[in-house]
Amino acid sequence: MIDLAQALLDGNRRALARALTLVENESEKSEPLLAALFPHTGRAWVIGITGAPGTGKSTLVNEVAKAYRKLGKSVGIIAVDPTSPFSGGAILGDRIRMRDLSGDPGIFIRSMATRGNLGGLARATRDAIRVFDAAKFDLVLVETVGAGQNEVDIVRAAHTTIVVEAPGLGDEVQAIKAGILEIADVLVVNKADRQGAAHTIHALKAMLEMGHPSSRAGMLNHHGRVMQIENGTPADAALWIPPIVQTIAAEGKGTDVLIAAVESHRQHLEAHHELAQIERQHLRTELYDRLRDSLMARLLQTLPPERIAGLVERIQAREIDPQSAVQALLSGN
Ligand SMILES: Nc1nc2c(ncn2[C@@H]2O[C@H](COP(=O)(O)OP(=O)(O)O)[C@@H](O)[C@H]2O)c(=O)[nH]1
Ligand SMILES: [Mg+2]
Repeated sequence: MIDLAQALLDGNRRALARALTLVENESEKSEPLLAALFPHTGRAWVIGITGAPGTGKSTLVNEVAKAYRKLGKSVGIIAVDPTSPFSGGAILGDRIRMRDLSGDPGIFIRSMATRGNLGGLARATRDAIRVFDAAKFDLVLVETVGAGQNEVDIVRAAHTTIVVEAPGLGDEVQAIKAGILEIADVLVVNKADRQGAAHTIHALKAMLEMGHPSSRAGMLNHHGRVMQIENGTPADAALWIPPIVQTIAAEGKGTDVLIAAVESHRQHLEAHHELAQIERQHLRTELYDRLRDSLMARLLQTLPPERIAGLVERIQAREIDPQSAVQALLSGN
């Protein structure tokens, strides 16, 4: 395992592929590997790209990767598909679409599908980001379908989160419905060649100006600066208002502006010394997640499935209530 870690740190692509597979399979072998890699992480800039299916995320990721390559940056791409196995076709499509990126040693693409639950996927994604980071990729792009809380959790490992909208998908602004607008650092209206793009931009602007669902823009209107935001951010932390960027990913248009927006977000975080705090927040969340998973796994090892099944029956028969059943399991009665 130490050999694999060393090979990966030395830039060996096969080692990278193998490490990603171990991580994706949540193999126990990945644990010593990740432990060996961890001291070499913390360098990559992680960009989450989320939004409704069909908004053009994969196409955009492709173009953003190409644009960063032109700047001489290496790019790791993780395409997360929580809806697999039903959308194996979509992943195949992504692979084909991303084919023009392959052959370039400065780019590495990995699609990940969930094997078990979404929690497992969030963990595998986090670990895969670390593998790319240790392999010295400058940027890691993570594409996820924005459909709710679980996807938001996946994006939580990112430094800059891009939420992608597109006109003509039935809903004016899909992210509002999915509740993912508040995590956006940069908003993209893709398919700007389509009718209705101006309308989508207008709707997004209105959302930002109303300060809804995030109160960030509203705070700007009232104070000019953020007085206080959650988790003890210093009172003088300047406000970041998500810029709205138009792109036509299918024609590679607008990606330079998008990259400039990502870079100014990064500079904003650096200038206001928010990076260390963001990392601490990510690590705290991760620690809780891992602790919960490990405690649960440890507990389940000691519980025969029949014991759980028996309790479910007793709960259904109204002989015991669910919380008392939990207490009984924990106290070993
Ligand atoms: N008209 C138009 N179509 C686009 C644009 N970007 C992507 N598409 C198309 O939209 C469809 C969905 O794109 P895809 O990248 O797979 O979306 P994803 O599901 O969000 O990853 C594909 O047929 C793309 O070719 C664009 O800027 N304009
Ligand atoms: Mg996609």
